[in-house]
Amino acid sequence: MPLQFGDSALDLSQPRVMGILNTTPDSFSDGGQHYRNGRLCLDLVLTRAQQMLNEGADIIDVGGESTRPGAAPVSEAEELERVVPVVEVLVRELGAIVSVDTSTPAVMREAAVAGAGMLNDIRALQRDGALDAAAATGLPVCLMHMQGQPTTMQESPRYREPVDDVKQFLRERVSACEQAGIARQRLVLDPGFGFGKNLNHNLELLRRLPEFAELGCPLLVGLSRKSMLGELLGRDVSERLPGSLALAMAAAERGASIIRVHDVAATADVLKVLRALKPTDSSTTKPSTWEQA
Ligand code: 9MG
Repeated sequence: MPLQFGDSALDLSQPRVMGILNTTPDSFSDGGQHYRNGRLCLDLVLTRAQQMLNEGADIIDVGGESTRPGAAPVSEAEELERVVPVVEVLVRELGAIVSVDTSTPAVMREAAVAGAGMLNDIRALQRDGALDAAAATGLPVCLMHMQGQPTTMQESPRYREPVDDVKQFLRERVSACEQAGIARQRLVLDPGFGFGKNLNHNLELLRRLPEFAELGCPLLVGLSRKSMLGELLGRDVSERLPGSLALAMAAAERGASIIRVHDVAATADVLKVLRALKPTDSSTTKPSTWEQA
């Protein structure tokens, strides 16, 4: 089923790449990249977004709030200032499908007016007014699971059973969205890797990702450069590309439709290889060589 972005539709029968574009001075992994003399620079933003589109990104995810543990909270005015001009310029200059990573109702509304194609909320529209704001935009929305708040979420995450608990949370948020007038066809779901989860929780969620298909919505995953790779491999953020690609491949093979990444070119190559390996009509109808022998 394609996901409708205003007038255009994105076919999700093959996994798609969402490129991360942070407009924060302090985000995990790439914060401050688009600042010059202490100010957000739209030329740097445009250059980076164009590069990601050339490398195979289907969606650009713009975020104005850092969610790394310990990050300073951002005011609504500051978030608007970081996000809205970026959405405008990416849509106007590049015709990109822009997703906006926000939990703030005013940012949802203003970003939609500026031409955003999708909302990505790590708080699954739980902030006051977020359900109504998202409903009013008419945009597709990604609902992500997070246990706790970004500042403290990694202190001691606990689950009765991680897959069942995360699925139950997402089921309830889908139902809240439907009651608020957001049709299920507009929803994308995300288990929220690294958001209030330890390494075992993350691995179990990824291992059992196919079970999330029963919720009836496409799945988005964000695993790129995350601390689970630091823990698993003992690697610094700058050394996590091979691990990130392995996780992207595992997620795509387990049914993820959208993969949110920093390293677009390498991830697009992985997905291309996986596509080439997909069974074709002829390979499923023709006897294979060992059957003919
Ligand atoms: C904003 N953000 C950071 N990590 C993320 C993830 O894993 N999923 C989604 N949907 N958004 C994320």
